[in-house]
Amino acid sequence: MKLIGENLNIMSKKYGKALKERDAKTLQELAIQEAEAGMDWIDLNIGPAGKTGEELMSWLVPVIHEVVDLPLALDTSNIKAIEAGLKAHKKGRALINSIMVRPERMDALLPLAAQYEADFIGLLWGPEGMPRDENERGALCAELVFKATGEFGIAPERIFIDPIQTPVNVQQNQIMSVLEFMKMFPDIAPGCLSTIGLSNVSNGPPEHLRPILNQVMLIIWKRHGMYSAIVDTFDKPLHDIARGKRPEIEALVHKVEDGEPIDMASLSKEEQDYVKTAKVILGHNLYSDSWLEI
Ligand code: THG
Repeated sequence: MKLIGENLNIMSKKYGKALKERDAKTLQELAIQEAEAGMDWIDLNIGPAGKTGEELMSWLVPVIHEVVDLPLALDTSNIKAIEAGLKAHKKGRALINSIMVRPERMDALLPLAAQYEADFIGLLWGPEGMPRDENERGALCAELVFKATGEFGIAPERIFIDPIQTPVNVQQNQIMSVLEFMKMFPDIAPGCLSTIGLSNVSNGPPEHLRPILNQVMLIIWKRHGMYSAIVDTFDKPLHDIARGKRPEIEALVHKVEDGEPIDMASLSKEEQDYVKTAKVILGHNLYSDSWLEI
């Protein structure tokens, strides 16, 4: 799987501050770490960024490209900031993050994707907000891909569909809906790619339990053909899974998904934790903050 590093974001205590203070050195150190960790893109998440967004993105893109050659994901709802980022992006293909399936967003951003020959993430968020099930996801996806390819001549392989990751502790059924969507995806949008904001799954649960939730979720998306994910640059075990270095853990999670019997007594504590976490993510067990102790 391809990986997009999430850590350069305005919500982060350290890097949010560095963004506000235009502290190039701190942000460049992070970018170098992201490249060394093997990220394929660096997400530049500046938030909505109001009036200063344009100036911030035009400053940030060359600052990051001064130290790394990776393509950058321009993560903001600010259209002017996206365009400023596209103008400043000289190394490889920029990735617009993201274009929602709303007329005003598509009309403003699809022409920019075409003009600057950028890749883009199509976020399956419609005029009425988050899709309720896999069929609404499918309809939003078809609408966006039809418009992007038909009206703007954008090639399918430039389009990354993001079916939206929700936290495990609020909407377990939404995860199942994304799973069902992923089964239909190759037929709905042939040739298109996919991505997901993985860390959202563990937004809310206790801090020390976030990595195992993220890892199990990644195993499941990987099995369902997810092309890429937006992830924590510093979660090395997660990268190992993405690169196929933990086949035994992947096989265990697949067993849970397939409803195969598992002899818990024969497993190590680590293996048992992966099984329990998979059962919670897949809705076999209800979420509680103490799911590993049960
Ligand atoms: N889809 C797309 N883009 C996205 C998201 C998505 N961009 C933003 C977000 N979701 C993905 N990025 C993050 C970045 C950080 C965290 C989660 C998702 C995160 N940070 C820690 C926290 O908030 O506790 C730590 C913050 C810090 O660095 O201090 O969880 O879904 N297309």
